[in-house]
Amino acid sequence: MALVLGYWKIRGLAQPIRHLLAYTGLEFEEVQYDNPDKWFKEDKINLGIEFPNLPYLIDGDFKLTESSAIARYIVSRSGKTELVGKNVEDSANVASLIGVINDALKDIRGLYWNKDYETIKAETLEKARAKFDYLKKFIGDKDFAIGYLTVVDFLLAEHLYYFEALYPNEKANYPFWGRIRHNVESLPQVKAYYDRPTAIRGPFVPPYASLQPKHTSVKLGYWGIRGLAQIPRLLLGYSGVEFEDVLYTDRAVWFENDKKNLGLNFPNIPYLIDGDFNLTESFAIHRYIVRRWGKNELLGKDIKDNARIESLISLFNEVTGAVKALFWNKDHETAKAAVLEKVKPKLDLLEKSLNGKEFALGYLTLADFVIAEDSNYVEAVFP
Ligand SMILES: N[C@@H](CCC(=O)N[C@@H](CS)C(=O)NCC(=O)O)C(=O)O
Repeated sequence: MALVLGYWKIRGLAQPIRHLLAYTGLEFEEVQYDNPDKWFKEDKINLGIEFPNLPYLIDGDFKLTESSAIARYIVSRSGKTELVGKNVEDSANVASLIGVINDALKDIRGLYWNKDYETIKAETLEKARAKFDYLKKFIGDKDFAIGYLTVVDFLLAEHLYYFEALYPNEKANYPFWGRIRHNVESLPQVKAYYDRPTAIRGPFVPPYASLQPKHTSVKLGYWGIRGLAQIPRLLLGYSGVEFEDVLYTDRAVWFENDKKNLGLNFPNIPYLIDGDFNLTESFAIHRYIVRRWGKNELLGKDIKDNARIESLISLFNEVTGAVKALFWNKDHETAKAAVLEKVKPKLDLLEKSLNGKEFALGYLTLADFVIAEDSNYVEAVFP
């Protein structure tokens, strides 16, 4: 008989449990409450649950509440006991990490129900900061918190949405977190949960919460540097697109794992994943972002401006291509002069054409994003 998971029709405390159920392969159904009366006035009273609450899990005659107990029960019931640690020490570490994570996130999650969250969010983070730093040190470059997949990772994966909605700039300080969420969400069984017609994608919290985290199906993957990803990042930001900035700091995570497993048509980084669609080649990514998210003017107001933009970008790429090559050249000091001689006439032409203009075409276009970012390389070599 299928297990039954009951919870509000939101992600909330149930999402890591949904993912865990899907991962273990246990058959389960969901009761998703969107009518409080159905829960408070009917099922809470009539289901015969000893400590009635949401989420609950029903397994035949056995009824259980408390999300952490439910997660442990699912692990035992599925026989995949390595999910709570393969040995005594690992199980202890799993329990310890769950405590640390819950402590670190307790007050931060509380902000979602606080109208004044803006005024106290900085001090709330600083109070929890030491715990995030311990986690960062403990997890290091590992793919999963203790080195292999456990319930801790399901919890971390979900908690990141709450954290990043409040502290978008902090995510970069904790690369382990995005990596773990990515690894959890890339598990085929977790992905398969979203093939269910009843799968809950959002919201995270009830509509009356003060703040709503967002789920993003847009991911940009690249090394944890600016490189070829910076222009796509800037374009996504400018277009107001919520996206996950997947930052690879460990070569193996990309080469041994994601490059093989993400299902990219032409595996490379940067990649852009937009739901079922995936794309590589940074030039194609630039143009896709512009066309997909509606800021079409970035590619020119008409066909002629579009051609001017492409021409400018191409010319500028000839300059930066030669300059960027110096970064990989051991003899760059001696090679510099020849490169400058080659690119100087082109830079002079660009200077003449763009001189005094705020933007290359007089209004913001893709050419400005390219020039703004790639000028950094030219400036670094020829200050
Ligand atoms: N400690 C419990 C907390 C459960 C809880 O607070 N549930 C909230 C939703 S997140 C609820 O609406 N419960 C319904 C009720 O109180 O009957 C757990 O981890 O499961």
